Amino acid sequence: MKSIDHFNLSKQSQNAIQKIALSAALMLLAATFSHAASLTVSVVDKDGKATPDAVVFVSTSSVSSPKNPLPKLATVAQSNMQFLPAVTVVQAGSKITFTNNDPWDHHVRGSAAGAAQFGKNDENGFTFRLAGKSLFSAAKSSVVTFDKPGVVLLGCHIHGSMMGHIVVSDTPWAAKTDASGNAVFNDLPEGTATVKVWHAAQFIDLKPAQTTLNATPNQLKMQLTVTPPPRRAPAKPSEYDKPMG
Ligand SMILES: [Cu+2]
Repeated sequence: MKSIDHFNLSKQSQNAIQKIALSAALMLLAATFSHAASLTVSVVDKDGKATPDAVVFVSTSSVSSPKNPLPKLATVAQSNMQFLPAVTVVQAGSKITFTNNDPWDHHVRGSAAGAAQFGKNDENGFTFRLAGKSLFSAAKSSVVTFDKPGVVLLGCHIHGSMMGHIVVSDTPWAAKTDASGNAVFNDLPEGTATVKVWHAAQFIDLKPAQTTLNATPNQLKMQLTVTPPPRRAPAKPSEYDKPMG
């Protein structure tokens, strides 16, 4: 009997210790997750108009990673003489599938965007041709791996109006602005952060903004020094562009 009493007592104290340990763990967990900050960056153009398809990068002072990381796989279609989406944001090492949905051929030419595209030695450059889709065959695709952070300009040798961008982010915190010009980050760590904005029409880099993120929702407005031209409406190729036969 005595040994059973002893056993019961010991079991109770074990339970008490477990409870303390559990509540301590929960407190630690709460402390870890309560320090997430939200940030909405509104990008406007020179005239104050909301600007979609800008990319916002946030560098944080403390090391952390988003709950929803940037994709490592993405698809860029060539449809109606456009690269869709026009801007794709991925992390380094991502594989992007290019698919030609048009009934005529397209090139996919990739080169470093910005001033570097005028350089002769373009390590990131690539080019290939995708045959047009016919009634009897599936759309042609090709996969490219993007290892280096940076911005890659997409073009087509046949159709000069076709333009797109692949943005390979060097920070896990990057997002494209939506139709309202907003990029929203929900689980940034509190503390100081540096915010950068990229836009295809913004040739001179915007000055990064320094901000301090706290528990209340944080707002930041970033203004381009240019007015991006409206995106060209899907065009029909001329007879010359169409494959023969
Ligand atoms: Cu083309």
